[in-house]
Amino acid sequence: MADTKIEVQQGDITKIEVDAVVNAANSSLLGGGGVDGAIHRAGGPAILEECKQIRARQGGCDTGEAVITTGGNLPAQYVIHTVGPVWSGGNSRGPELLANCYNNSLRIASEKQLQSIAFPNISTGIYGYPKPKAAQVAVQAVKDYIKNNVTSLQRVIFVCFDAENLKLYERLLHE
Ligand code: AR6
Repeated sequence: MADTKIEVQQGDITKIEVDAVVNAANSSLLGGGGVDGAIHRAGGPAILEECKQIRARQGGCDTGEAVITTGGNLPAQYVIHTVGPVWSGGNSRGPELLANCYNNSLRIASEKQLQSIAFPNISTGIYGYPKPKAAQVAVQAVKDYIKNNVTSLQRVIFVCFDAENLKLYERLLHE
């Protein structure tokens, strides 16, 4: 069983060399702004093509769920697309749905026997989830997953785009 390490980095997730990067997608799986736009731009049309096939099969992706495609031209072999919750002032299902994004992505990576995965700060951009609350859910979800599941993953990397998220994750991971 892997002794999984949790890491934090600041940067652009499209440049990270890991087995899978996670995309903060929307339920259409057809792309958008933020990290979703960056991943499709850098990864090229093969990613969208597979997303369209998944859409044809299962009609998109619900909030908290995840699907996997090729990484196209990215350094990562795969992209795991997950759909975070839209912040709506602290409704009770927000944390559960956000935790599901992390759990389902880790589960898919483990099923594929992957060794490394990189997450963006899901929901904290266009979807408006407060960064401190999202960071707490993300770190707890990953810690719980590693504790409670057998996984091939050796590295889980939180890739923070902005300094505020970087600080939050560093603090939470060093507690
Ligand atoms: N690398 C890493 N993180 C990034 C990058 C990047 N290249 N670009 C942005 N971020 P967002 P959401 C950070 O808005 O809130 C899209 O239109 C960003 O600073 O990308 O889950 C989708 O199609 C923020 O911390 O995703 C959906 O419609 C984090 O990534 C909607 O946005 C997430 O911000 C999803 O909104």
